Amino acid sequence: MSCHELRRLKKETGNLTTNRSLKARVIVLGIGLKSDSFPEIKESLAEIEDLVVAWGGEVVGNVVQILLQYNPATLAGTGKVQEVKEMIEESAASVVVVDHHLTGVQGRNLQELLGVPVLDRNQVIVDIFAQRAKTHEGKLQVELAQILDQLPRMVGAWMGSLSRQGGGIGTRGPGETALETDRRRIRERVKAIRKQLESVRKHRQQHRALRQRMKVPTFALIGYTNSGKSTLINQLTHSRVEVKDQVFATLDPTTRKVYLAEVGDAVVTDTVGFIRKLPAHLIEAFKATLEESGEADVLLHVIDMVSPQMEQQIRTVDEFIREFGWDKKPVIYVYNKIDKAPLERQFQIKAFPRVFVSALKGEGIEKLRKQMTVAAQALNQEVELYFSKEDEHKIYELGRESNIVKRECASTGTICFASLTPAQVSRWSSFMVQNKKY
Ligand SMILES: Nc1nc2c(ncn2[C@@H]2O[C@H](COP(=O)(O)OP(=O)(O)OP(=O)(O)O)[C@@H](O)[C@H]2O)c(=O)[nH]1
Ligand SMILES: [Mg+2]
Repeated sequence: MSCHELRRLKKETGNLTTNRSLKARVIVLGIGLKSDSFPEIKESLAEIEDLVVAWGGEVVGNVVQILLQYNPATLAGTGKVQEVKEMIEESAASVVVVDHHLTGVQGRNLQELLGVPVLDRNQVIVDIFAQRAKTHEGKLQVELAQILDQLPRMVGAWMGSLSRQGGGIGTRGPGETALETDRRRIRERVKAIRKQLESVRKHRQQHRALRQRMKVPTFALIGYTNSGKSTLINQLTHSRVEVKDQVFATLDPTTRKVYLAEVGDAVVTDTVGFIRKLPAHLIEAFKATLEESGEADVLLHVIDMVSPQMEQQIRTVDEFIREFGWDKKPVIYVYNKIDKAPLERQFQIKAFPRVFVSALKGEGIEKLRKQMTVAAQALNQEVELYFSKEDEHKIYELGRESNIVKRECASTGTICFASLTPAQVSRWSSFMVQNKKY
């Protein structure tokens, strides 16, 4: 598939999705191996159907194939491809979406055999991101993900067409030269985007460094897409982050202040949601966004209790937490949407520490604040402070804002052991024993 063809395909499928009155009629193909879990293949298929709707399509048929091994040429078996072709004719479908990654060659072959555009799961997700991206940064990240996703596909498809034309290793045909030109242009664009994103990253890092200097406890709302993260940040911080009943409504992170009694100011960040099999290129492209959560002191894992796939969604998010190396951070499990979830569900839950809320109605928010306070206080450190005779009046001030655990009189002054928040540690650092020579 040449760049030109790719652009044409994008334009065609783009038109289908942007023109709401002309929805793409989609057949979804679920595919897996005998060794995979069948319920998971079915769940994933149900999810890709939702994704197709979020993308702007209409699912007019679905079909599943379980194989011993994938067909390198078409992923699915020949018989199944024929069956899909008949379905396309019967239902007048205009697009096929495969719930799996397709190589360039597989995409091209399937397209030729079926006579309609064929997209894989990654393309649908990246395309939804493209539709949602509004800010400059969001758009850049999506463009990077799109290029990274298309490049190997393009090369693979091109190589496939070259080998069919009799070209092969060692033959330098005109197509190959064009491919190299395209690749060079693409590499230059990737470099330019990366440079711009790097400056966004630096800017964010400076903001975070400032917060760290002020030692404000930071919380990151993370969770499966559509679990209610943005609704929750709005409840907690009286903000107006956009909330929508759709996947990936949020792409850009938002950080807001929240006041916690006994702790003081803290900040909460809302960010992009997760989904199973999130394309690796999206993760790479959204590095700057994900870093925002990665640097938080505490994670608030928001869970949609209404989703029939709740357990799977929790597992997916937990896997991301491990993959990103955030598993040493304290996590509060926030079970959301209690206003709509059957009560029995609450009794089945074992995760800890947990809190049940309705971000929409405001139920349980006070309990969540308490859990956040406990988590923020757990960030406290017990420190040793020394006050000389002339500074002893400050001990009263220290006692008012923190818990003095022990007090000892020394010949030249007083030593206090106190439990301090990170902010207090920074404020009282000049009295801390390791900072003081006496
Ligand atoms: N019934 C009910 N619906 C909720 C609750 N919290 C959120 N919702 C709904 O769930 C949908 C998704 O909410 P968002 O806050 O946009 O979810 P999100 O996790 O930010 O989603 P993305 O940004 O798309 O990942 C919206 O329709 C909300 O109104 C809740 O407590 N109860
Ligand atoms: Mg959101």
